Amino acid sequence: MTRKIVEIYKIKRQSLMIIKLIELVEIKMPLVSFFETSFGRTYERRIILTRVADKENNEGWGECTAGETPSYCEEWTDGCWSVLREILAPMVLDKEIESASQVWDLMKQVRGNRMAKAAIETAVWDLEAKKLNVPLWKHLGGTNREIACGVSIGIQDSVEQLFRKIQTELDVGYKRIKIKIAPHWDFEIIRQVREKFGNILLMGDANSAYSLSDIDLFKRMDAFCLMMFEQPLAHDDMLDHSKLQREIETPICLDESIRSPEDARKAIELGACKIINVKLGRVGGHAQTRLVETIARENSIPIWCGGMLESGIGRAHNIAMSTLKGFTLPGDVSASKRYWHEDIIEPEVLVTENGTIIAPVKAGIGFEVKRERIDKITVRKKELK
Ligand code: OSB
Ligand code: MG
Repeated sequence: MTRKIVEIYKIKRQSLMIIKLIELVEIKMPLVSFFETSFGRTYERRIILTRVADKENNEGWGECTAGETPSYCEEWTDGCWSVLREILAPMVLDKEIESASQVWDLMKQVRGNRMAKAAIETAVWDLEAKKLNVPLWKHLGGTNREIACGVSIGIQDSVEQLFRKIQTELDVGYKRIKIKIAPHWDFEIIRQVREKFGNILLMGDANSAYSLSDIDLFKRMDAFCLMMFEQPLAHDDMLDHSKLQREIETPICLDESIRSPEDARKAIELGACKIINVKLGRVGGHAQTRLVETIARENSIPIWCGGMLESGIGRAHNIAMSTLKGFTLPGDVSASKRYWHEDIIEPEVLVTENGTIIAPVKAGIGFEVKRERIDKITVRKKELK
């Protein structure tokens, strides 16, 4: 009996992960074309990548999805750099970890900072899946190997430019078009898009540009039969969204407001949304995403994978999470070439002519990380041991 316990104990110890190194690498990459939302225009991304390694030199990669400025949410590249370096990395380094699903708990004394936490947590998931020699999407429990893709098209300088972009994406085969909306770029634009493109799957993302005083505008926009309005009201609101949802037919989808499984439960209970956009960074990583997915699925709330203009590494993680059963609507995860002249993974993310991405067969995130390419565009790096 005792011997058996000792044996089990040994096996358990052998499978423990101990992270010996966390490397932070900030890269700078210009976007193929600018991306404009109601909170501003981005020409170039500054992205923090995370590389974790154990003592056997298994490695995993993650990406911090924070923007360059605290405009989408309060996290931003420079803030994440210091919280990763000074606070979060020391909480994970040298700790005995039984599975990647526990990494979140190691950092639980820290409030918020979910994108920074996810940068480490998702890298450990990649490492664990590589160690087990399974694709990350399978390791997460994913079932839909072929995922449906949509595109997110920013605010343009003219309607003609918007028309051209939409036509290009429809020609490629994308299944759903999301356009960004804002008070100078809403009713009349959507009307013209509907007139030109007819019955396509179309939705609008406001990134919090409106308030309840705009309720009549939203009622009028019901006429366009959009799939959903994404985050029309304040970034941290649920109550006003529930009031708006009661007044309009078009489903509301929450993005910014859902930062945790608990937020998802409360939003559903309040009737603040009928659909949820899940972003890996915004909810704090793969373990939290799985909890949000379960809550949504049990309440018959469709979810889809949002994007944060990720490099190939973040994109690969998004592909893996999109294979979970509850992700039933086309997401914002699309081909590398829509964003980058040259991505940092190989192969780059490709989309089939049916507007889908096929999850990879290789272990972990399933793409090779092009370290030489990363080194060329690195602006700073730091190894933490
Ligand atoms: O609200 O979904 C959003 C990009 C940056 C910040 C917020 C959002 C977005 C997108 C782009 O819509 C999604 C993508 O193509 O990566
Ligand atoms: Mg959004």
